[in-house]
Amino acid sequence: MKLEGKRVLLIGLAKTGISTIKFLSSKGAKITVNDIKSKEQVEDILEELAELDVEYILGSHPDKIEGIELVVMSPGVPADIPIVESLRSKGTEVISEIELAYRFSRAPFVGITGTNGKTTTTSLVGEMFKLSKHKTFVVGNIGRPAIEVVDSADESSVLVTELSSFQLESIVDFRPKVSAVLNITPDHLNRHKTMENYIDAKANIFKNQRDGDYTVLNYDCPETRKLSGFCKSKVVFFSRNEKIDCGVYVDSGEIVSEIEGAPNKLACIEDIRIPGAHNLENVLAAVAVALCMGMDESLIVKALKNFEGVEHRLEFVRTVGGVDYVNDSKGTNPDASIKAVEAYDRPLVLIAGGMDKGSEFDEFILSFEGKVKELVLLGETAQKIRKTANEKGFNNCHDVNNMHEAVEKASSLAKKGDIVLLSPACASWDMYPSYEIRGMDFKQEVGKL
Ligand code: UMA
Repeated sequence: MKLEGKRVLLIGLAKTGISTIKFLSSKGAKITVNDIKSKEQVEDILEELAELDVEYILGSHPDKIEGIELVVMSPGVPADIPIVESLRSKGTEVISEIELAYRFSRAPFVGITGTNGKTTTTSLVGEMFKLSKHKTFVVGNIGRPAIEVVDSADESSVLVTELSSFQLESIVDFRPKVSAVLNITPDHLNRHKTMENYIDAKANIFKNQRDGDYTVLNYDCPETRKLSGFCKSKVVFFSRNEKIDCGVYVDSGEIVSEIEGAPNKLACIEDIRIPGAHNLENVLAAVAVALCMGMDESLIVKALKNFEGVEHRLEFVRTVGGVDYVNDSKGTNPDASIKAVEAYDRPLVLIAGGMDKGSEFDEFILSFEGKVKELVLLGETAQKIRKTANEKGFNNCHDVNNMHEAVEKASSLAKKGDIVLLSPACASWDMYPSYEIRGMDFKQEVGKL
């Protein structure tokens, strides 16, 4: 793909946008950038990019731009906004930043998607690769745009990539060597509108895979298992519950791989240091991905035994007065927070609520099963969650206005031996720029106790 002299429109001027502009500029593209934010709101970014020759259209999405030959989308910008639809209808190619990175990458991609567990699995696969001879880049939705590292990666490197449905929506040729779909439950329906569209976006991860590629799928998740019928690559399953013919599974407390040849015991599930059944699934998926990439078993086992999880995902913060504080700010949808609640067998004081993505909270409340004693609610969804809780007969709800009040309230309600868990079941964007900043705020407030 030739970018020199090409008129490229980049939409979204944040993390992805900045890295993409730098990349496009280094390749000699003529760049136009568009963002709904005003000039004042992106002042720091404009300063960072001051040296580069870029035309900016800020404050809104225009109805029309002439002469554009390629559109590159930041993941957070919906691919059906009018200006994009209009350019697409005129035959202009529209791609995601991941697609752009793929087209210029000499290194193979490992792509990991799913509603939940992506960050943990991607990090663990990254740790496995870091023990090998491969120069490893852990990128994508996890926080570092793939385009940022493309020129530094060579044929012997590997790009271990966490992929969201947003990033997968606008791919064209993207073809990872190994892809994985961890699970699919409702999320981001405000953007994708229907479950079908959401699943289609996720399934894009393997649409270009062929012979010689691998797709790792969760056998225990019906929506995910069904996808095997659409794969042209070799399907490798993972399962917590059943022995499977081709995959990685648990048998009598041991992790067994049976991909090619006879069953092979790799490690005991007691060796896993991250809590919860969902994390066992993440480990099985990571093992399957690494085996498909031909990694040495001893390195896989070493990495999984050392792995302590990722920040903001069931992250132990500290113990105060016999109460453990756990930061699960990455619990950005009901299913993720259900998994968090299920991971503990002690009484919980739960802090939840955030931006309204159109999720329903019935299953979330039902998962409390007497374990969640008190529910502290904040953000846009507080009343929606309270209403569902009351309908389900759970009445110990407490409204607060911010994280400071949430932590104070939770600590006043918790008794020795309890856990105060921040697992919002919602995105952070009503109150914070990201779930990371929400998690930091929680940890800071816990630090003050
Ligand atoms: N914008 C518009 N028009 C719109 C919407 C947004 O112009 O209609 C602009 C905003 O004003 C803003 C920019 O787009 O200036 C934001 O772009 P972005 O949302 O793509 O943000 P980035 O900082 O580039 O971060 C993105 C991912 N964000 C999203 O998908 C929302 C990050 O995932 C990712 O880490 C990063 O690229 C690097 O690859 C975060 C995330 O929340 C963690 N992901 C969602 C999730 O995990 O649930 C999918």
